[in-house]
Amino acid sequence: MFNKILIANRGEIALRVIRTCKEMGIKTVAVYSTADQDSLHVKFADEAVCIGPPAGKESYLKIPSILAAAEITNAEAIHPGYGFLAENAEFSRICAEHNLKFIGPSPEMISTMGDKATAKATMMNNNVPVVPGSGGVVDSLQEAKKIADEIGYPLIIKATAGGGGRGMRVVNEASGFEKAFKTCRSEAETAFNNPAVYIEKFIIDPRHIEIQILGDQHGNVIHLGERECSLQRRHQKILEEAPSPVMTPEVREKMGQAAVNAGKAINYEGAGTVEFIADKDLNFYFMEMNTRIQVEHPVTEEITWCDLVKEQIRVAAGEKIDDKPLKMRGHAIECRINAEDPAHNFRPSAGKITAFNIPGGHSTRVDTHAYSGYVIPPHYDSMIAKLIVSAPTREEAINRMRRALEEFIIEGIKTTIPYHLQLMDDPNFQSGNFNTQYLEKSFKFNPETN
Ligand code: MV4
Repeated sequence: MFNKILIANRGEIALRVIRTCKEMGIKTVAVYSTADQDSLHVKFADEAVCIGPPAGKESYLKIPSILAAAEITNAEAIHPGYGFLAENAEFSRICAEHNLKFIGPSPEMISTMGDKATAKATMMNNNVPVVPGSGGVVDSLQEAKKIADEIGYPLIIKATAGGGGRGMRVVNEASGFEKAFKTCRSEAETAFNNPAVYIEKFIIDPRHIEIQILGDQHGNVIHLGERECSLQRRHQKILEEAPSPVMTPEVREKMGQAAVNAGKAINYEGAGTVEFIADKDLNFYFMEMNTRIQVEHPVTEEITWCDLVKEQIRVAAGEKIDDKPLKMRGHAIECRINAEDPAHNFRPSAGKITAFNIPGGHSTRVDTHAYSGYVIPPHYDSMIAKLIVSAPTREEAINRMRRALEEFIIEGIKTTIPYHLQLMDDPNFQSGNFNTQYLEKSFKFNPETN
């Protein structure tokens, strides 16, 4: 097992990784930008190294500075968290070259899944259902038009270098195809330096359901059930839960097996997530695979009792994953608490937190790097806390979440707490009647009632 791990990240996830390292008896090194010197991840690590000014590009994304911090502290492994360098194949490769264990998959696995058309082709070849479409990238307009007519409308054009909702265009009828195809390619060229796109039939109003997997260096891959992630705005998840309120044992078995096939196909190592979209009848299709620990991993932890960060570290050290069947118990919900004003189109609300009361009580977990007096820097993501509750049933979890949200007092800045409180009382949320379009198209936040 490792003696010392450097955490190449900030905020709640850096603290989350530090906590598990402590429980495993592993020493920790935090890295931080000058904007983060008062963050809890810096206070709770055994050592901390300042790696640069506030801008991500000059600190948390600056590979030479992170390698230097690992070298001077004698760290043996690097945990990348999520975002920043977590899915950077180059960083995974450079770590290996410097004899530092990257806690995550190999550069090849990251690249394969990072190129969305290649990822999709890999899945097609390994018994994972995919959306009918071009079956690869399409370069010429003439060829694209032919494929579009075969698929029919609506269809979606996606940049192979995109993902997470970036670089996509929905086309509703043939008359709009040529312009959309050209625009999508040129935007992809600008954004990703890669104009290649592929085409799929557009699945209307799908749910987003993802499967957590774990793979080890010995060829074992297991899944830990699904997370329901349909409640999003602008491709940002707002609330996640496990299990999905619409899942059946039969579909879970099929989707789980598909995700395990996906992991085995690439000899996957570490924690990964296989993202599917599902239609009303729970027909499901592979979308993307994320080769990192995700923001919403705690809901899986709460119902499986598996510490996913501990498993990441164990498999990175060459240990085997426990392959005895997992038991899932109860229901968990996570609300992302962002420093944003839901009454004003979720505009960012940075500044000093003047009061911060963290909820507690039965089965109530808060992952946060913030505290009373903490100043939220404007340079990074607006998520300042995750509130996770669990309970025997979904209904009890909703009631517990409402209670915990009411206890969560944050003053000095605006947060998404009032939005979540209204969601807890929403009949469609309560009955599980929602899809990926629900929050933006149907749910109306009323600031007056909060
Ligand atoms: C789709 C889709 C419908 N049909 N693909 C969005 C993020 C990325 N992971 C995949 N995404 C989607 N891919 C097909 N073939 C619907 C989504 C989608 C979406 C699309 C437009 C606007 C909002 C969306 C929210 C969630 C999912």
